[in-house]
Amino acid sequence: MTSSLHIGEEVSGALAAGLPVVALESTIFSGMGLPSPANRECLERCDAAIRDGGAIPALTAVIDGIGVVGVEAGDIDRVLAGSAKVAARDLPFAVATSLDVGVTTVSATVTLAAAAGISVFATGGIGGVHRGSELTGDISHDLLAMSRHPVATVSAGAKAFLDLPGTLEYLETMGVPVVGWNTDRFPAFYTRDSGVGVTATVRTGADVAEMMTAAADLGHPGGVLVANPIPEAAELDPDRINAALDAALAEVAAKGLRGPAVTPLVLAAIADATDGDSIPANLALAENNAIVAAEIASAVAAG
Ligand code: PSU
Ligand code: MN
Repeated sequence: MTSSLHIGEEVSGALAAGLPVVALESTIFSGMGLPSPANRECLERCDAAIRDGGAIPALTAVIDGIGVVGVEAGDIDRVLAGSAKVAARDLPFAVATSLDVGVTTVSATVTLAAAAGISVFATGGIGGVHRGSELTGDISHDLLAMSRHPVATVSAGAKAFLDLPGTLEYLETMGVPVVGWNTDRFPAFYTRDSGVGVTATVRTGADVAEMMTAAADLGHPGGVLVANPIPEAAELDPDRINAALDAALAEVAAKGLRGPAVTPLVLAAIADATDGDSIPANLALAENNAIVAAEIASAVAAG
């Protein structure tokens, strides 16, 4: 290990023993992903779901200038209160300048997970190709990062404020397999069907573990995106959520926002526009992703 990377005690013990481990990002659990106290509840539910599934959770963050995989209990409050969003390309600067607390996005998490030797990661939703990207150039580094590191990312698809067909095209260009978890539809975070299909369906953790092994055997780099729809009981009404998304996008446009500030503002605006109903949905889908990730990690560990 280097001074740039620290693996928490429980996680390093699990890795050494060959036990299943599931990485977690931290932006979703900070105020930039979910408001307090839902952020803490979300982390606790994801943590418990991973443990119930027989795996060890590994929350990632930058703490005191070190990329941490497996944030220790004493540092959790700092992560929940974190406000510096760290994508993969921000990691070198965060370490070099001893950033006190950085919350990791999907791209930073797949990078740190791969560095620690973890091959499964649960998130809420990934970043993607933004609507209007042909003018703004705004395409999340999440997509490229998934093509670089051999990590399976379990996500409830991506939010419909993105250009979802464009996001899937970009993943195809980058060579990232996108598989539906017991579905042939690409989910849109709060809703189970974005209207766009996926090319392959998986049914078990072993299916995904075998894909990862095959990719490694054949020299195909990068990971897999596992698209896991929100549970039916938690799904929001598509018309309502689409109206909220339009209002959120209008707010972003009116403020002239660009870059990494866009996603947190849209997330907060959606919570406002749905009178907070988006929050329990967000918690339910994150927990559901943690359950699936634990199943995949168990299959990976079983080899
Ligand atoms: N989408 C969500 N919730 C989130 C994010 C995305 O529904 O919390 C976060 C994730 O950490 C993701 C990041 O990796 O936003 C993408 O940010 P950007 O669009 O700036 O790449
Ligand atoms: Mn962006």
